[in-house]
Amino acid sequence: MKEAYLGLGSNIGDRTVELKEAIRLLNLNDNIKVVASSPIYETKPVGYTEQPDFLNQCVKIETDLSPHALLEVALDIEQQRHRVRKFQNGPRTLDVDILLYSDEIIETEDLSVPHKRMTERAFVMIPLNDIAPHLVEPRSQQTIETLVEPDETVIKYEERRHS
Ligand code: PH2
Ligand code: MG
Ligand code: MG
Repeated sequence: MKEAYLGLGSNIGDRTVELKEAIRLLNLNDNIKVVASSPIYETKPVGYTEQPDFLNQCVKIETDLSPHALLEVALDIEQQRHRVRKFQNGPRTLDVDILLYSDEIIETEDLSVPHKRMTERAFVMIPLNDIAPHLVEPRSQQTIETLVEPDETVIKYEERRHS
């Protein structure tokens, strides 16, 4: 059994439903158990900025799947949520990224773990720090707690009440 961390993101449709569905669909897989989930944050789009704000969240899973098998599951869940890839970094109903897989460093054509840009992305590091501050990021050999930087565009999201 390995532990892994996934980054979830949504900026189209009912974004909270998309994040909840991601967790439900992960748990439906017999070889995956979601064991922790961060608070949800509302975040300004990074990279391509002319798109709606995101909701982002990180989850910790336990899994018997290999990194590549886990990637297949992540892509399959995105498909189930009708993700359409129009262009890189564009808007999406649901993005499921493998951030960390145990303490492994993996570099293949289709998979890079730890996620290449995670340490510079506050929308990843802030929720990840909520659930794994003492985890060591294997490329830098530093803890999440020491790598995370404050960012006022990453705001804890309170689910809106019906009024
Ligand atoms: N994902 C991207 C590009 N930009 N910006 C935010 N705020 N949140 C994301 O999840 C995100 C992004 C590519 O996957
Ligand atoms: Mg992503
Ligand atoms: Mg992705």
